[in-house]
Amino acid sequence: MTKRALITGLTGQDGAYLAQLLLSKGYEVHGIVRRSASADVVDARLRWLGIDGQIQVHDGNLTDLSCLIRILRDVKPDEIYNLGAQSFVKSSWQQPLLTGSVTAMGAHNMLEAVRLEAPEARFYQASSSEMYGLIQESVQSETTPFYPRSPYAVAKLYGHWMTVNYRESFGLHASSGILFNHESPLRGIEFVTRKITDGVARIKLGLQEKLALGNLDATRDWGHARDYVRAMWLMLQQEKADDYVIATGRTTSVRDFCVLAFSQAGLTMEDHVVVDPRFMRPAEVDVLLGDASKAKAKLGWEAECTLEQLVSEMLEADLERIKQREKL
Ligand code: NAP
Ligand code: F7E
Repeated sequence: MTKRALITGLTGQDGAYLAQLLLSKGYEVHGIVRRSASADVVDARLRWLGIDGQIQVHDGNLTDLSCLIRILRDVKPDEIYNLGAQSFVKSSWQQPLLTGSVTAMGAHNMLEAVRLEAPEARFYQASSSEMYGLIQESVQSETTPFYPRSPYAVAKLYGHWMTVNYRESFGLHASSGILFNHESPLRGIEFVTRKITDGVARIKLGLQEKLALGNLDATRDWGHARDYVRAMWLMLQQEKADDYVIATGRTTSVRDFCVLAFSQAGLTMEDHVVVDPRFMRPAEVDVLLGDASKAKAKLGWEAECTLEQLVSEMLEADLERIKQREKL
């Protein structure tokens, strides 16, 4: 029988890759998309992957419980992936309450809608390594205590614990993936990796001279989104719901990411990068490094894409995109 999946955050990076994965597995894929005045560009990522038109789209918003209930009633999904969020950490200090409404209460609204309308469905919550924040252990696993450092991270922690609570209280098959940073050519341009590969591509093509960044010393455990959505799916195929860290086990500074991207383009970072305090944060997460050994043991999951391959794929895509846009 054809399985039916519902994705919130369909138009984001992970939503697009997850939809592609589920379609390739024969799923009927539904997604919730919020109304936008720029409706012609909201499906840009789905178009990039060539899967627009293959997904049944539902007009909705995570802040509106009534629409979530109605959508679940109509779709009757077997699997639900809650990827929708205000996901940009820096914006969460500028829009803390909006971040709470969407990222924390939005997850709770989804859980409540599932409890009421689809209690037999399997539920995935997109938790985040940002919850570790001011790290309490040098390598973070499922047992590491959390210490969130931004309104975004606090909101994610709420969604995370609600997922655990609904599993324990109501017996929902609700799993939480504590995913470390994952990137791709479909990453939003405001995030540092994409900002770097886009900047390097512009510099390479002679369209820009300098790239302004914030804290170059922060380090992140960066993987490829395509690998990470596979982990989401694997979590919902398990008989028992659980929480898993998904990470590569390698951490790299923003500076070294720059070195890699500039050198792949035959350029030198020192000639182009300038530090601009506007991109610093009120509270920083200095280091993140994940231990995904539980995911390896129980899900058989491991990251396949290396950082070098990731940078190369992102840079190639940005060069191509800019050449097309600028008609170079
Ligand atoms: P993303 O590209 O920022 O996508 C976020 C999605 O949420 C978009 O589709 C966005 O829609 C949607 N959204 C925002 N507000 C909404 C609302 N009020 N109602 C319904 N949908 C709403 O994020 P991503 O990188 O794909 O990440 C997916 C999820 O994983 C997020 O929850 C994120 O916080 C979490 N996460 C990401 C990472 C990572 O490294 N990428 C790591 C850990 C956890 P629009 O297109 O209309 O804006
Ligand atoms: O920052 C530093 C910045 O914005 C990474 C989200 O997907 O992953 C993401 O959150 C680091 C930080 O991602 C710039 O200070 C330096 O230390 O790419 P980012 P993030 O904050 O780690 C987690 C796991 C999520 O869950 C989130 O949803 O890079 N940095 N200079 C900069 N960051 C940005 N954005 N721009 C700069 O110019």
